[in-house]
Amino acid sequence: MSVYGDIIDKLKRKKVHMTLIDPASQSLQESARIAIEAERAGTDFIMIGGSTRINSELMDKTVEIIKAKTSLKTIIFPGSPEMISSKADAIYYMSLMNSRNIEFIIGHQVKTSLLLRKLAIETISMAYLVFEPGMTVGRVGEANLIKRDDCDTALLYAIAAETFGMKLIYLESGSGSPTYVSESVVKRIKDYIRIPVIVGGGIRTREAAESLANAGADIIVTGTIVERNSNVYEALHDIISSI
Ligand code: 1GP
Repeated sequence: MSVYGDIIDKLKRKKVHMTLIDPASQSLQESARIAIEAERAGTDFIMIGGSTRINSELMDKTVEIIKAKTSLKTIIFPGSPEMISSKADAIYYMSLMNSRNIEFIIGHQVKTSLLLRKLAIETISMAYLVFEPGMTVGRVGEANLIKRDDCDTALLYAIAAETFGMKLIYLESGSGSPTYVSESVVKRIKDYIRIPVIVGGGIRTREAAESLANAGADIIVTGTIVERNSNVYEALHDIISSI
């Protein structure tokens, strides 16, 4: 089954949790350890990416070690056009829709389109929307940040994304954000669109994950919590069991 098919299949039964691993944040062995603990805690997929300082060699090695040590499917979450690995199960073919820089909306995607086709890696089209405070991705991605509770603007982007045929929409506050996208934004979007909604950035407690899931978030992503916590299993199990 394709990775996207697997996501949709799981969503028929439950909410989905994805663990984000940034290969630039720790050693390969540590990335593998996080993935092992995340699988034990019940995460559904591993997203690999995040920062822009990663080349394809490090991507390959990270995907390889995670696939050797777990049975989880890996999805590349590219921060730059260099972050492509044919060893991953899929890659988000994503557009930072609220960027001011055309490179993040369509430029990088055009440059890598032929390569991705040749590698025959599964591509999952995804609309990426960055909300305040945006953190590093808001700055580097030159985003016109959407206010965390601006339901009207978020809804217009979400409908545009679905109309374009995007398969997923990702509401991002930025990795390590002190806040996360408001529940009212998630609710409003879910009233209008059918594609799965991913929420990430700043989710560190079971209460946050639970209230976003109750608001309608289909997929919850956590990254920072696994990097800052010595007990990855406990930190993730608490969040995953709440959704
Ligand atoms: C970042 O949404 C992800 O792209 C995860 O955010 O690191 O804050 O969990 P955190």
